[in-house]
Amino acid sequence: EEPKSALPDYASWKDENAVIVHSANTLETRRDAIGSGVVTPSNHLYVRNNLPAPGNEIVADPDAWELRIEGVNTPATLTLAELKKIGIESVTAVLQCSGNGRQFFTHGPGGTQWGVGAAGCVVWTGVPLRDVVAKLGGVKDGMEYITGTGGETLPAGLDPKTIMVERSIPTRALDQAILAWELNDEALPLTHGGPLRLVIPGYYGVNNVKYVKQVAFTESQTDAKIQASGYRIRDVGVKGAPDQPSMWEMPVKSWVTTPLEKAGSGRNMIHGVAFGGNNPLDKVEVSIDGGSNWLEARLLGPDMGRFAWRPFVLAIDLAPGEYRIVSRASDSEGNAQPQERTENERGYGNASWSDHGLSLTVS
Ligand code: MSS
Repeated sequence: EEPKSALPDYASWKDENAVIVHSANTLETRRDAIGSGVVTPSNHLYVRNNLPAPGNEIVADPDAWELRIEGVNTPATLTLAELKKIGIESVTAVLQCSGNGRQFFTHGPGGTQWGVGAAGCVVWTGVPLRDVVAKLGGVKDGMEYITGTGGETLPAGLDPKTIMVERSIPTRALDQAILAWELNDEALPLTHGGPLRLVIPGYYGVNNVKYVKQVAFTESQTDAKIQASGYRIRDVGVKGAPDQPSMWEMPVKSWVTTPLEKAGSGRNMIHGVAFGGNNPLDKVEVSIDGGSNWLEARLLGPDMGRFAWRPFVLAIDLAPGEYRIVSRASDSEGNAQPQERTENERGYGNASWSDHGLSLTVS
């Protein structure tokens, strides 16, 4: 049993038995708390804040929240009440931190030592960004990025660019971007970015800007540090720079969730989750011998679309012994989850099937 640390105030409604408290700003879902359903319960969902969350007063009157929209032909400031009249859509999507799986890197990258649980699959409801843009006369010519700015109050005395949460993503994501005010059918809580969040299904967590106060279509990427040098893939020992790949679209990934560590002999149900990232999922295979032999798993639950994960199960008889259980997913484009992680300085984007396996003792 790992010792439990207290939940921070802004997330006191989380189920303390379902999460690992890494710090006041980082809560991870326990591997066995992901469950066998498609949707991760909100009170099990991981939390990652780069800055302390704003005060609860920002969700007191959600409809009054204001969003500035720039880089369109008719820039405007719209309240959430006004956005709600433009359109509405629900999308089920995986939310996953760029650093999920960092714990398995051996060069000791700094940052939260996430295992498998900086991820969840949730239902977002809001207005498609493209509908808002259409209402404002379309995107101005020559704009290549969607730049979202978080609504945190920045501590005084520091250069805002070094701490603000402002992310740019390519305008190709306009097809799928939504401005969400509901999470799993409830008003979006402050903890997950209420009253309004820019959600980019298929993209890593960091691009899903919480308490979004501005969305700007821009010619270039923001020079905020979190974009310019942060969240970039580079070799171990190399500093972050704007020409390195940014943590945008997620690749295909899966992992087993239960049984953990010990099981009884005979019939066992091996559970896990699999998703295609920015592409639809094709299939997932499970191996009980560390990857020598594979069996196709059965996908569970309804297919909630291209951006959602599918829980999977493999029913199998196990004799007493030691097993290494791993899973390997592939997407509709024929990309398979790799055996090994791509080594990189910050420990981002770990999709290795080998790293994400479980060792099981059956007696
Ligand atoms: N937003 C804002 N505003 N702030 C912050 O801090 N963070 C990021 C996103 N967004 C932030 C934001 C991150 S980094 C992540 S993951 C996410 O978010 C998380 O979410 P949740 O809801 O879970 O907490 Mo990594 O890639």
